[in-house]
Amino acid sequence: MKRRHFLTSTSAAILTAGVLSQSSVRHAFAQGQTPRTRLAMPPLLDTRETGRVALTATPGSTAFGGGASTPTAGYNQGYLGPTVVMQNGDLAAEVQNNLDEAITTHWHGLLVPGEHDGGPQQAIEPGASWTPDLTIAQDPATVWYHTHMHGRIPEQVYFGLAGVIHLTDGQDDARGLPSTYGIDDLTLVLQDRRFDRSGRMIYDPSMMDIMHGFAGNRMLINGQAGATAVVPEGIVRLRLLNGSNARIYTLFMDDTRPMHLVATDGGFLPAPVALDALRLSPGERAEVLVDFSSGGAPVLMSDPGQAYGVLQFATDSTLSARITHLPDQLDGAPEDLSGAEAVTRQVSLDMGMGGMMMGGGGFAINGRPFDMRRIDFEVALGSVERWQIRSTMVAHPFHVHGVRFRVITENGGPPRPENTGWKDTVLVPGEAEILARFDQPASRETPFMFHCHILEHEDAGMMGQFTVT
Ligand SMILES: [Cu+2]
Repeated sequence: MKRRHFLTSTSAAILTAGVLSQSSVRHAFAQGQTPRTRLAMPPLLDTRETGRVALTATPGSTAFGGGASTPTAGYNQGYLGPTVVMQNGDLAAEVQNNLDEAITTHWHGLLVPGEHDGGPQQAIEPGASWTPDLTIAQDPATVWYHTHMHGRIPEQVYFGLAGVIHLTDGQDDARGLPSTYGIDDLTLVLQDRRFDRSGRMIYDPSMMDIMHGFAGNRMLINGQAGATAVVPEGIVRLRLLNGSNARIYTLFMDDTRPMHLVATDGGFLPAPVALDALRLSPGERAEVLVDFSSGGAPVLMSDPGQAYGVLQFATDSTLSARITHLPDQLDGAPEDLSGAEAVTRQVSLDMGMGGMMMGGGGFAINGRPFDMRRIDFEVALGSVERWQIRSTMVAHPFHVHGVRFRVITENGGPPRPENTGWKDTVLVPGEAEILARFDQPASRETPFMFHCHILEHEDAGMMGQFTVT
């Protein structure tokens, strides 16, 4: 397809500037260089005992990979935020804003009412705080939090306002899944960022960058450049979050060892699914198991054909390999919602000349650019709806707040393996149909959003809002 080729070649051209290449990794190891810095996990913030979570948006200054310092922002630290461990039940949250601009904090993947969802209507002004009541009742999943401040979201996320949430039920031992944080259970926030020659991180989107989404020339994992993930010689769980503004990854291991998909955005699959490659678009999460029992130093790569390195691994035989075989079964049970739908809606993700003539750069949904004063859909609480989504110009990652959904078709056929579980974000290459049951309420004052998760597209108008009553 012509438009896909255009997108691919543009991405590849940008990438040649400095993302780790496969050959450079091999070269470094061939020369016996000492291992690079060990990849660190975000600090853990476990809410299970306290029932509270306090996040403070904080200014920072970060020297990525030893380069020049960049003014950044994070939650409770200078870039990104802690990994917040949550369980079902009541959680009292407080988000304090110590930045000099307004932010919001959206719980991407948590199923909570619109008034606690952290959308653009819930701005936290400088010096102010926001105290949503989170009543969590859903399956275990890896979800995340990030600012959703309309007009500022691409910059605010880019410079650090995001973090990961582990929603757990404490049953991973029974599932036979690795769960030792930072040892055999790694949280990996994948972000490409653009650096100038001094090593300073920059965000200066051109019109073309807005059209394609802003892409970087270097990979950061958990905010670190050039670090190596050290793992035991056993089964290791990778919780992958695409926290990039726009880049779509097609991940694979350079030595072709499979990745066994165990969870998607909204929870576990019924059983692991072996994948040679895993596609992950902005906003999506995937949990995979990788077998490191044979040792070695494989590289997690992206984009077969135009391959570049994402993360170097190294094995350490002194680390405890607690899990040594793959589980046969998991207890994920993605519900089949087909046939239950009451309403079918069309969602056209618009960009380009058609929308351009309407002003605002052409980014819109169903021909209308985002307007915080307009409710696009009114959904009945508890109902199931079928949404038929269509991408124009490029493949857009589509996210819906307040629900988890099933992907029914992709371009008329069955969904990719990555999209067979519970999802809240899905890449729509041409067309996709989803089914969702809307169980969380949202008022006109604090509606839910649906939008492209390429942050430049979303902020330019590819977003709508709906009530659930
Ligand atoms: Cu888009």
